[in-house]
Amino acid sequence: MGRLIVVSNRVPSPRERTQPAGGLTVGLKDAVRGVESLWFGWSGEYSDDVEHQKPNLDKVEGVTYATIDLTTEQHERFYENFSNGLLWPLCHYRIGIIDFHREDLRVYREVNALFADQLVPLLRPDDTIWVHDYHLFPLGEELRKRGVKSKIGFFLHIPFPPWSVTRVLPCAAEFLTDMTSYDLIGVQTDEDAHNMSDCFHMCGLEKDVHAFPIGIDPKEFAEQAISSLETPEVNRLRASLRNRKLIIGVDRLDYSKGIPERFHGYEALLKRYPEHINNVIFLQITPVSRGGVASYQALRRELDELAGRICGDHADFDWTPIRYLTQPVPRHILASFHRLADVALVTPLRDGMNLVAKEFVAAQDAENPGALILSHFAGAAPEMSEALLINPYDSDDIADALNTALTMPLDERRRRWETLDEEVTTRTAAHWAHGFLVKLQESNDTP
Ligand code: ADQ
Repeated sequence: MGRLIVVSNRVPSPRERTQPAGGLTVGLKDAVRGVESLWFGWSGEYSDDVEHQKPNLDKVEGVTYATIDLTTEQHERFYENFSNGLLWPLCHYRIGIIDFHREDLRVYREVNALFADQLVPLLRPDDTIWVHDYHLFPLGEELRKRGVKSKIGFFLHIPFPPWSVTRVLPCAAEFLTDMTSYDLIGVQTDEDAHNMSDCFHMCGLEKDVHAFPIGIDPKEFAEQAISSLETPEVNRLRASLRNRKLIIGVDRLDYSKGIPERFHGYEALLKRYPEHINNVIFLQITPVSRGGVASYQALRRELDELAGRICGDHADFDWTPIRYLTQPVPRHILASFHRLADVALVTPLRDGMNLVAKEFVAAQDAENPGALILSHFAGAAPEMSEALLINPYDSDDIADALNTALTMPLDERRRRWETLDEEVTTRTAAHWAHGFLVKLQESNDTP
């Protein structure tokens, strides 16, 4: 096989290149191992003349990282407005908060064309190209227009809604037409694959879409969870609990993650099951993301207010029900926090997969594992049916599941966890990447 070319909006930062953090970097770490690879994307930097730039090349452990700059206008219209202000909510079924402007679409297409212009000179005929996520829907077609004949695959990390939602996007049919240029399209779940295939069909197009559920590197996460147990941070958290049970929530600050709904569910627990008052602590770790997008600023205000009100209403002079953090916590410390926790509360309103649910499972102690509460609307739910599955729109459902989790006997916790752990250790990130790339090689419908 020739080289593997990975294209994503951002490439891993120099630190992430040796210590991968998120799903994409962890999954691809194994895919690029032993194969000559090039990873192409935005540098995170701005410049005024992006047409005449040359990609910045940097080789680390056999992977060449090629990055280009964008203008500040491109960043605002392509990334903030069109990708995160429109495509993200649309794909998460939130058509009430989308904001479409033709000028943003023009710049979204312009950036995809710029990616193609800058990438093509770096390509060789026997390369295999793997494009990632909603920032780059039309990139395959832009590459084809420039004569690229290589295999090109596309993977969508977020959900894909049914046609009744997708058609709200004025350029939906154009995008779907462009996407027929890919040799293989992968999504997270069977539901997403069904929705996207149906959208092609509704536009008079035929394209197979396949589900490849992403995983984590469970071995590495479990090792981090164990090896950080005696760090000062983890010792401080343990001491501060004073034998109270710990409920943990870990998310980027994003409205798709259902964090206000989770707070309401926890409040319902305190009201309906008062025996837990002063016996539990809910630790929610939510570093700010996409702070430039208005809906994210509004969410931050909502959570600040909600956390303050719940603490004001329910705290005692020696107990605070919620510890709400917006500062980032290093990944290895987070892994041990998961291991200390008795319950994880993962309540997205929609989520492509949700790796936090899988990380919580990987971090547990087999002798005394914690319980996972998981939204039906996470892509991970079909694989993780031994979690306590809830509807995040129903705060009483969350409260009942919390009570069940907090009082669950050890043998039931073990039984459920063993099944979940089997799933997490079987469907790893490496398995995901390998499955996609094998299927891409097998595809023989290059236009
Ligand atoms: P995200 O929306 O970012 O990813 P998720 O999969 O839950 O969502 O998390 C990604 C990573 O960020 C995880 O490894 C997690 O540990 C880390 N992370 C989250 N909160 C953190 C915190 N407070 N501190 C430190 N690290 C934190 C998108 C899709 C998902 C899909 C992934 C991968 O939205 O549905 O699972 O891509 O495909």
